[in-house]
Amino acid sequence: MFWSTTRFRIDLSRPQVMGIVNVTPDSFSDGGQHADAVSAQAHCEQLLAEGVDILDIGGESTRPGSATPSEVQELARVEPVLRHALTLGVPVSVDTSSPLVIRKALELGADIINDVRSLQRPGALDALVDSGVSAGVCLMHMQGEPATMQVAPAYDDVAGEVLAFLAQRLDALRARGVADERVVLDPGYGFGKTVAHNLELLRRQRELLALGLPLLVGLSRKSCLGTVTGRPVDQRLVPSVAAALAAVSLGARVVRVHDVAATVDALKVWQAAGLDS
Ligand code: 9MG
Repeated sequence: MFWSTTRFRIDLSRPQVMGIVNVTPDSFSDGGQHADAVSAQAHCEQLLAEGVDILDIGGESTRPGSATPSEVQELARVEPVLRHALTLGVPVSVDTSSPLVIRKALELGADIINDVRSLQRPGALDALVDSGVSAGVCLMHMQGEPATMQVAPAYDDVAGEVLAFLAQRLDALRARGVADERVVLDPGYGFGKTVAHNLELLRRQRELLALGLPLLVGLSRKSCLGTVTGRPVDQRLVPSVAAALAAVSLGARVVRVHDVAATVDALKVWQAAGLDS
């Protein structure tokens, strides 16, 4: 199984580690440590040295309760880091919902658009399609919007509803000529979901493979891991690595993480043991 992106055909027979590069002043998980371009660029290089497979650069914090920056503000954060990351020889993803950022990122040569809103913002899907670039895409499920999504998330059947949403978004992309091999799907852990919803979704994650596309999963440092372990966000390395392994063993082919070195090591052991999903 491969993920077809702008410059790379990513081989998913080995689980891939996507490293998070937040260029935001208010990220929940790293406290805005890489908010300026120079330290974010250095962070890209650090993740590369740790064995990252894909870099994911984002200029909007999507933590619960966060405000959305203007598109111009978001682009100003992302662009210098993206330009640098594109010289490093690995696939580069841009985490954005903004049509302006999508358009500019694809113009600059970004390999993947990772959109927590699944290209539903007016103009987002047009920006992808009109670019003429065969970039990879990650479609993620979210109930609500970051500002309010954790107020009262509700489902009758969390896995069934996530699957139905992803199927509907996949159809929307197919209708615009986006080939399936460009698309991966993401259950959106922590996005409009209680801890119980997240844990049920993880247990039932294999149900999301029904659409025949690879799964990308992000659980790194998320608050559900804090609830399970009682650990604050700066002490969630072990829970995050355990969650990444659980996700891979339940069918994920890409894990989106902060702690690249530890996750790469864990996956090496997992693979050496001959475990595969
Ligand atoms: C940007 N972002 C934050 N969490 C995420 C997750 O779980 N998946 C994806 N695709 N993006 C995320």
